[in-house]
Amino acid sequence: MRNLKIDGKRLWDDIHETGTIGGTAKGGVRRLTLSDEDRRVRDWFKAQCEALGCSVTVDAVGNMFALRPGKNPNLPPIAMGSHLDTQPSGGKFDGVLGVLAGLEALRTLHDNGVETEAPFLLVNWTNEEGSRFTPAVMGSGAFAGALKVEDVHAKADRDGVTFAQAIDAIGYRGAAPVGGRKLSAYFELHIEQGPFLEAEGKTIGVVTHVQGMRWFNGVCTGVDGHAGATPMFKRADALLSVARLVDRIDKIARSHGPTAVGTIGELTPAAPSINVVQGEVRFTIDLRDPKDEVLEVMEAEVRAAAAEIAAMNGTSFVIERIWKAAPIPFDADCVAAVREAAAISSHATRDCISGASHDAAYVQSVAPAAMIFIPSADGLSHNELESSSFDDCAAGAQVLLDAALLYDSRLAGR
Ligand code: HGY
Ligand code: MN
Ligand code: MN
Repeated sequence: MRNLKIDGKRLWDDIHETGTIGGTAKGGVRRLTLSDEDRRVRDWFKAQCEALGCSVTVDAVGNMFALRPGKNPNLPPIAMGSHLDTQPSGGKFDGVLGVLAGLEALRTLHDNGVETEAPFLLVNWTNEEGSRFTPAVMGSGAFAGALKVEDVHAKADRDGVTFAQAIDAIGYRGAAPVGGRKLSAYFELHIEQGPFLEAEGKTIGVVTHVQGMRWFNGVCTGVDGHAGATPMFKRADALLSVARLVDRIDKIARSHGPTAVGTIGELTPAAPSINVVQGEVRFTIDLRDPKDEVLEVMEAEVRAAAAEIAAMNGTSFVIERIWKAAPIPFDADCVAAVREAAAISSHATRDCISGASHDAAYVQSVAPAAMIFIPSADGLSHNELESSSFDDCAAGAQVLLDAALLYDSRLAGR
């Protein structure tokens, strides 16, 4: 395998250039899926790939595929990718790093006139974050056949705008069919979004699994009341009930050991007012653990806690599960390629189970896949202060390129 070196400065400049598209005052990025900011960064991405001679296709849910031909057109491509959409108060690196590192890998091949055995494919997956339209990893989920295209198109955001309306508004409903596209392998570079690599002084995370996760929409119903005239004994306070459930979910997650997590990320009174006892509150629940059987127990405990709280407070809960993703182990050969690639650059590594969902998890259900992590400063992500270092971004991009080339040389029988 030739000793090809990525250009860390070019990658770093791209990260900061794209960070201005939807950039926030605090140095973060707000680039919701299918927003005008998303359109702008998609246009930028398409132009960069076409400048390299890649052909760019877009499928009916907006997934973007940049293809670089290889020697053997009969081989399914080796893919790299991630996502360009962000959380409402997200950072410059979540998802973006994986797409831009893949772009840097293609540029390095192009600059050195390297012809790979298999074609190489760079992917920008639509709506990985699942913040505007739930669930998360929507584009890769549709690609893997886990979500129906018509269901994706019908999803509506909080303002009632459907996915179909939003994607048409930015002109990214592509003509290509969704899924059914064979891949030889898929590699995704991503920031860890947690504290462990930094705490242990490791540069590269060799991601062996993505943990399981379950999302819920909840509604708690009580009785609207006058904050002044309604005695405490007479109340059916929905906000109090949800507040108690928040505390119980925290306790349930902590009771299942260091890997289980439970979060209420949205809590929306129907008619917020300083002097009204709230009669209806909508909320969301996010439960995760590497073991599905633990998630099963956690879900049952959350439902039991809600029933107990409702009985005590004279309120009622409806909790609907809207997403269930099983824990995913990555392909052993792809993980081995990541491990070997990290060794080429002599990086200290740590095996990781991803706490966050990633497009690679759905891709693994249709093609061999693996992921590479680099450290997140202070373990921060989904936070405007999210950051990773120049050296770690460059290290991750080098490992991404080397892992893909190692896999390519295997396919060539070298
Ligand atoms: O929720 C997640 O783990 C991802 O950031 N969408
Ligand atoms: Mn991400
Ligand atoms: Mn994210």
